Amino acid sequence: MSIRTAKFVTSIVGPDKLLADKNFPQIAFIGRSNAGKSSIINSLTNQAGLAKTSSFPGRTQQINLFLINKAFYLVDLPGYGYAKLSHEARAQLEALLNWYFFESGYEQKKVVLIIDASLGPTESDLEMLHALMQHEKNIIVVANKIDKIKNSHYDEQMKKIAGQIGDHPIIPYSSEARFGMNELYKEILK
Ligand SMILES: Nc1nc2c(ncn2[C@@H]2O[C@H](COP(=O)(O)OP(=O)(O)OP(=O)(O)O)[C@@H](O)[C@H]2O)c(=O)[nH]1
Ligand SMILES: [Mg+2]
Repeated sequence: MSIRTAKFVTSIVGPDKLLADKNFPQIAFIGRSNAGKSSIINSLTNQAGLAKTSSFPGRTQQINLFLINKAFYLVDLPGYGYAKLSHEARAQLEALLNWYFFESGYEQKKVVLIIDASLGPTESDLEMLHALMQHEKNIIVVANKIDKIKNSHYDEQMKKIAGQIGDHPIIPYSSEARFGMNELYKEILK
């Protein structure tokens, strides 16, 4: 049970026959801009540079498909909540997310909601969580960047996050320290 091959396939901004093909399940990565969605795809596949990352929020602007083991897709998406983009650019990215998750009719086997564990879920994270719940998505929450939490504060912070997230699996993760990949992969395959 491991990732043997990972390959970038295409970038998408609207309906596409690859997304309509139910033989290839989709695992979608969503979260605030800069939360680490693309970094998590790279650490999970053990391929630095597979998904483009940046310290500058707003890096990912399209729906990027990565084919794993010739069997399923990891779907890298733009982030939400990046205040510095123009109003128009932000609205466009949010419309793309809304369309993909709630209007397109495409199925996601799992939706992986990435939060910054050192900050905890923001208002916009909780809004996204509730929208996904309303649409009965299978949600996994990844608490990324745990390397930024002080050891002495860790248990308290994770407990607080669990209280806010409710009844979904929460995977502590650090793409930087390479922690949590096996747990996440197991949860994705369930
Ligand atoms: N300390 C720390 N930094 C991380 C971790 N994961 C990602 N980062 C950093 O966070 C920044 C954003 O990472 P990305 O993976 O590009 O984030 P994204 O969510 O894909 O961002 P957008 O594409 O802009 O929505 C980069 O500077 C990463 O190096 C982590 O586990 N720990
Ligand atoms: Mg990205």
